[in-house]
Amino acid sequence: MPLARSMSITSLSGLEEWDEEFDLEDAVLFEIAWEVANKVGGIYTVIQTKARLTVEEWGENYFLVGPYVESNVRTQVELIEPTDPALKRTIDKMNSSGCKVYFGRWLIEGSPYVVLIDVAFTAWSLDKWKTELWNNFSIGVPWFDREANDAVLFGFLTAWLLGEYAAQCEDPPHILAHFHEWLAGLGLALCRQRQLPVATIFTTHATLLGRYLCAGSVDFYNNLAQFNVDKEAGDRQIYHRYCLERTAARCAHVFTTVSQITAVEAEHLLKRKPDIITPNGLNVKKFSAMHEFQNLHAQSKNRIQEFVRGHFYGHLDFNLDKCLFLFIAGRYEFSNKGADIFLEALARLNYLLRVNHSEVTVVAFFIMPARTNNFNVETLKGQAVRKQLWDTAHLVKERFGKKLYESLLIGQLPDVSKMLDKEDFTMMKRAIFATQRQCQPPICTHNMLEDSTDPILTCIRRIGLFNSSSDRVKVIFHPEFLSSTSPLLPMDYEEFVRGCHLGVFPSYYEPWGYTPAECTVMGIPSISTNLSGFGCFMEEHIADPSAYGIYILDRRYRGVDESCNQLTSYLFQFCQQSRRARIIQRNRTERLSDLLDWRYLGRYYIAARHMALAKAFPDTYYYQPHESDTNQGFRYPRPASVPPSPSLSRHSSPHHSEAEEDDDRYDEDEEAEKDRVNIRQPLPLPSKKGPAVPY
Ligand code: G6P
Ligand code: 1S3
Repeated sequence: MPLARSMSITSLSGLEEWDEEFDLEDAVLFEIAWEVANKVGGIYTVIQTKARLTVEEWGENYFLVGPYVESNVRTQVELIEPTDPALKRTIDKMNSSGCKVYFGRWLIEGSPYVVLIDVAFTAWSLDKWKTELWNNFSIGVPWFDREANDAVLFGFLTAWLLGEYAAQCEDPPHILAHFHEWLAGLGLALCRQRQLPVATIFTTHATLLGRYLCAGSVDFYNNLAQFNVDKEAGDRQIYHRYCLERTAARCAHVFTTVSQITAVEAEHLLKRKPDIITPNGLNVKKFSAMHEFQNLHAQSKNRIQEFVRGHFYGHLDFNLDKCLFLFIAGRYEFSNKGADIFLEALARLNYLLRVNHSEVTVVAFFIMPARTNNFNVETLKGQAVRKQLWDTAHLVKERFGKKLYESLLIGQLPDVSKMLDKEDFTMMKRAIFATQRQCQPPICTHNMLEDSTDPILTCIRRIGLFNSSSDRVKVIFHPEFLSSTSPLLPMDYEEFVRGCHLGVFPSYYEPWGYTPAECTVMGIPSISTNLSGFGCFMEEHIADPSAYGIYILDRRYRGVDESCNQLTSYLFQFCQQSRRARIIQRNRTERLSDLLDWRYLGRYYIAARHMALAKAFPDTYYYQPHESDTNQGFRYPRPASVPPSPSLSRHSSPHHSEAEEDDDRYDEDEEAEKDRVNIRQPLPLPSKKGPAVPY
């Protein structure tokens, strides 16, 4: 028995209430993506974090469809018998016709049902289906493109599943199928070509051509309207993929993308304007204690400091208490993700900190996976040396304590000169000798397979940031995603982000950008750009983003060198902030998290679904945009406690004392209260044309 599936999104810290009554009693939702229970990139995060809210809305009638990958299923999925009788008949029928389709619960928040299809098992149909694809759509997929072959198999199998399901239902429900990204798009095109009774949505999270063009040396955004798309796709040998993507976008009842900037890109490259923007949200964790996220920052920072102590052993000539941790993380696309200008800006920052005799040291982490053959010896040795120093200190402390205790037992104050004996000194000297090092602390934590051509390392060699003593900016390249089981830096990504001071994501191509959004909900300031979906979204909704710790770099109207100067100046300003200013800024950043919560942003997905149902089944559903759709002007106001001049908004006075720096709680609450009163205003509701984010 399905649950009542109309939902009410209630007010969250001042965000407007949105009651949506849309009778979904007879509707079933399938959400189809290659990244269902299969982590490849950002789409996994979209689906995984959104699941709880979608399950709340659709209950038993929500099914995610993805590929069967044994290693993922073993760790993330509980296989069970299909709950819906029609779906059980569908799966049984497919399995008796030479397919392998599994049903289970994905063990994430919301525990959604998943239908997982083993595409390799049906590879015997590939040639037949490719012929059909050619005959019906004139799309030819070359044999050597493995990913595209998977897309063909996955597409035909999902269309088979949906068609069979429609046939198996005695009283056909209204089927809604939401397809994500080109890899899943063929299923949508086949649903339309076979005229299945299915309402379809296609969401693109980036365009293929956009990603490829930006990775080259093309002035992308100023030439969007000029590209000869077929030729460009052909030149890059992705014409068949591009055709699959464009077909899905063109065939969908509703076409959506994640940001306004990608909507414009899609309009030019895929030749269809998205019907609605569906920005990406997150599952925001709220702590009962208001300052809990600040405590977590301090705890995680301590762990990063420990790592840094080991990494820089023998060269620890900087004050860790005045050390700021910056990081960039994500898919290793050197220029698309802005690693190129981040490095250049770090070199300029290094110069500025040196000439200004700053006491601040910056450690910049690059967390981007590349091909390696494990950790390098020097890096592992650093942690071993640190551990040895720690053990020695503890041993000496124990021996010292024992002598002290024995002296007190006989009623005597100890003779301090005899508390440490020769053996203690020998042990300590040996430990200190072990910290001698002939080389600089390493840049890279791993042995890179393509060391000489790696873009980050090549750039570091050119700009000369070699972690030398005189450098105020140190660089650590960790070419592997973080894991709490790592012998080197045993932290998971979330812990690591919490311990850093600033995330730096100066992307050139970034349809949305989860990394700065994740920073925001954890109360960590970040730098993004006005070419990223996230940056544009925040710029639109916040009057003074930098006061909230959301720095938005202009990469749209400035040249590379100018953007780089702007980034350098953001970094330098950040380095000049006092501890207290950083704490206040983190509080403000964290206050924006409601804006990025699926409980708020999920409404755009709801609107897209209603729109698709109304288009496909006009006799049953009617979609009406909300009255407040025209209310496009809302912005989070500038925090009340920020003085009018930006230069005064930061406490960077040289007279600022250490004691005052550590006074991190005193008037912070008063300041927070002022701001809170100010931001209790409603945000706009989704519009049929998409949220209020002008391009
Ligand atoms: C949090 C902790 C404070 C700590 C501060 C350090 O706010 O609650 O106890 O002093 O972090 O901030 P910083 O920006 O210097 O890492
Ligand atoms: C894409 O992943 P990417 O890092 O290749 O999809 C993400 C989820 O929508 C998005 O956040 C990101 O900008 C895109 O680029």
